[in-house]
Amino acid sequence: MPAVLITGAQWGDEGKGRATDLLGSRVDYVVKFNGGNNAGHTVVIGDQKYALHLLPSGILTPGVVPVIANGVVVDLAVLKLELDALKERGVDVSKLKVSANAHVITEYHRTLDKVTERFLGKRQIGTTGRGIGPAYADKINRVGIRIQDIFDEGILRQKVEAALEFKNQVLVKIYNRRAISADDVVADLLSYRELLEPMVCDTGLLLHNALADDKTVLYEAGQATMLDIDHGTYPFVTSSNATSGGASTGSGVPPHQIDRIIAVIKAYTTRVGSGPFPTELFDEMGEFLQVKGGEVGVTTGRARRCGWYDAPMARYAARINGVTDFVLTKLDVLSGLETIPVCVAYDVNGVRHDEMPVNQSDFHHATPIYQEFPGWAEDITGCRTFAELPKNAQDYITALEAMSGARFSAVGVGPEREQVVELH
Ligand code: 2SA
Ligand code: GDP
Ligand code: MG
Repeated sequence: MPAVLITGAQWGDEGKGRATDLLGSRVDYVVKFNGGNNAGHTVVIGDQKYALHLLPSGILTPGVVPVIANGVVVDLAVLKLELDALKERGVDVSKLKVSANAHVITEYHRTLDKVTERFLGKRQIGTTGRGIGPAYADKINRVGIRIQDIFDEGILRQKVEAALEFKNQVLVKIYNRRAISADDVVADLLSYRELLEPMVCDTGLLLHNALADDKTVLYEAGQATMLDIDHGTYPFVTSSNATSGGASTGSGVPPHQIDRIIAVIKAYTTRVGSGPFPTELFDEMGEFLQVKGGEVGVTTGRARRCGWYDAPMARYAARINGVTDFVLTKLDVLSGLETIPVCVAYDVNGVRHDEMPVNQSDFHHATPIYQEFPGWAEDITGCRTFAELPKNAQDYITALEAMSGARFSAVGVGPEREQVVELH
């Protein structure tokens, strides 16, 4: 398996960090190619729990080279904090590489993210407030600051001043906030020079050489398919491409060099932030999933909205990403339910849709058409083979696989490293 990609099939928090960790010992490089510290990946190793935001989960596996590629937006204060915290826990972080072309998140991006959300009021996106959207907006608007600029003070100053010229007018005149000083931003960015120096390189070339050398590369998406800027529930999305295509532009590796595409999918669905969610539950069943599944955001601590498995969404994710395998997670959370509804299609104003509706407003008003599956009472957290699972759990997996558009290669039956049933 020379190059493997892991992304989420739903709205994030499917357990990508955990799936990455499962493959970890078999890979040489783990690449983050989109997003920034809006991500929250939880990895449980023995009695140790790690919550990673900016750094790729692969950093926890000894010997792996973690890479922050060009498609990522980097908050340098968070980079330093996460590295220091891991070092303190004895994790070797010395192999980390960061792309010279990655953009940085500065104080003005964080401020703009927060004030814009407040300004939007009821129409807010429900961002993580980490400055992600404003940093990507600057990148597209060609007024962004790249990691390499930090090594040329003159250029850095020019770029920061240019970026702030308009933003300070907006901050002062529209949002009634104080102007941000270019000198302070420049000084702050320059203070990370020493930290960055040994890490910064042409990560595209690094990966090209690694692949030529038959090394195994794992691409780890932040967020997920339905939060993708192009393919998600726009505008209730993040500002980057979390789908498999993003790995190519976000890391400088051509698409045909990605061999296996794994989408992680929960046995039910969750979402944080605003936006449509057809199978969302507003009753005690939703609360059951939220509490039993521990559905709380890793980055912001927000309670996640919960609902049933959505098969048209799974098929959409399979198609958009070119999924070769799904990893189904959190099946153990469903233990104890009498019946488990699965959305097999949507009803929009009396018309059945087997695929995602073309128009976003139809998706907003879609009513799920459910098929009910019998549940199981047994605790499945100790199961390690398909045969050990209760018959109804086996049938649930087989039915989901048949309607999701790609094979299921593994099923998570608990958060711990070994709590997994491998299927193929
Ligand atoms: P942003 O901050 O601009 O990327 O927010 C835009 C939308 O993307 C959603 N989003 C996420 N959804 C699920 N998980 C995410 N990461 C954290 C986690 C979330 C947390 O893994 O637990 O801690 O709250 C994540 N990051 C961004 C966000 O909710 C907006 O809908
Ligand atoms: P990510 O953003 O996709 O990496 O996912 P998060 O880490 O935000 O959220 C997934 C949560 O589910 C974490 O707390 C994991 O420890 C947990 N988890 C992953 N797989 C399983 C599973 O099979 N069963 C249970 N009970 N928890 C799981
Ligand atoms: Mg997460």
